Amino acid sequence: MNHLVSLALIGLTLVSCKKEDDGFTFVPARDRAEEAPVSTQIIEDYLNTHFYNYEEFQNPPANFDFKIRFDTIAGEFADKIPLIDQVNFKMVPDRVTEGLEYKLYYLQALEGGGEHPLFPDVATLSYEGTFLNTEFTASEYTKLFDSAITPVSFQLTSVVNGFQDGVITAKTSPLPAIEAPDGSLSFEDYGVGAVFIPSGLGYYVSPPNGSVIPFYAQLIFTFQLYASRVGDQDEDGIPSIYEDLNMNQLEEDDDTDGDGLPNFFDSDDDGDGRPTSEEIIARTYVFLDGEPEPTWPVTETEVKRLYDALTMSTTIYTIEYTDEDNDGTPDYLDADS
Ligand SMILES: [Ca+2]
Ligand SMILES: [Ca+2]
Ligand SMILES: [Ca+2]
Ligand SMILES: [Ca+2]
Repeated sequence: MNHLVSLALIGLTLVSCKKEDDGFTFVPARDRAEEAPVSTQIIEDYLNTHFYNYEEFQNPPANFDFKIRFDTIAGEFADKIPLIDQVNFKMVPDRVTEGLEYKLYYLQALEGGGEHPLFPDVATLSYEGTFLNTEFTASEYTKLFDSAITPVSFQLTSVVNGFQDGVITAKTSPLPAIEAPDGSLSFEDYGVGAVFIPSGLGYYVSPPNGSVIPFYAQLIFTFQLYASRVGDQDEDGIPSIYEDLNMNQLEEDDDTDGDGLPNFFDSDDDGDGRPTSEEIIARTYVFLDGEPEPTWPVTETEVKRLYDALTMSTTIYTIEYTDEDNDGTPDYLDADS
């Protein structure tokens, strides 16, 4: 079971409930803007008092699994470098409260030789998810709630926002997977990282059903990022990265027809009854190594290219955005065309 598949929390009116003597009373969810600095403080406390196995990454022992492990700076580990001195951060918007931003800390243990996934892509990775237990005893400061030891693939649009924002800071392997006789996959030169997620970019008051995660929990994910491919969540032929029309790196807030389904998840973006897939023209071009690159008319946009090392060929996918009534708005975004 993967909790990560739970859709990211998008809701303004969510409430938690507490049992009273004779029934339930509803408690409004805490104000997100007030909760944000609390989350940051809890995460920074953790980063100040913990370190990771950086020495193993610097000088890998035999059979090292290249996984991040954290421990407390104390006793024999008193002189370790704290995480706070080794992480980076970026500012990330809350998806619910406009104008609210979080400092999202992330760690890059191994860069990876490939490419960064884009935020709406499909990533192949293994990971461990823990939450910070603020009612901790030393041994239970963090609690594991989810993991995948063998590679799994996720739509990055379907995981909690902080994990989506964190994974794209890493790079994939530059090479295809190596398949063992038993069918298991292995990868080389992949990215290894971690992300420290404030509750507002995690589950906030909507932890997955049946999970042990409390409300307002900060999460830590460590991960190995192996591969990624272009995401097209609504399968309309337009990669989701191009459905971010306002180009703010968020897929949730572009909804041309205002039907509540964002374009990346709407098979009829303009709501005119004609599916988007029938209002664009998708073409593919294939050429071999050494052959000149094909050219195409200016009305077509390249959306994806794949290289196949086996056949030594490149496949380029393009889309022509037709505009039948010539009003400057392409048909798939034009309700009257
Ligand atoms: Ca699409
Ligand atoms: Ca957007
Ligand atoms: Ca829509
Ligand atoms: Ca349409």
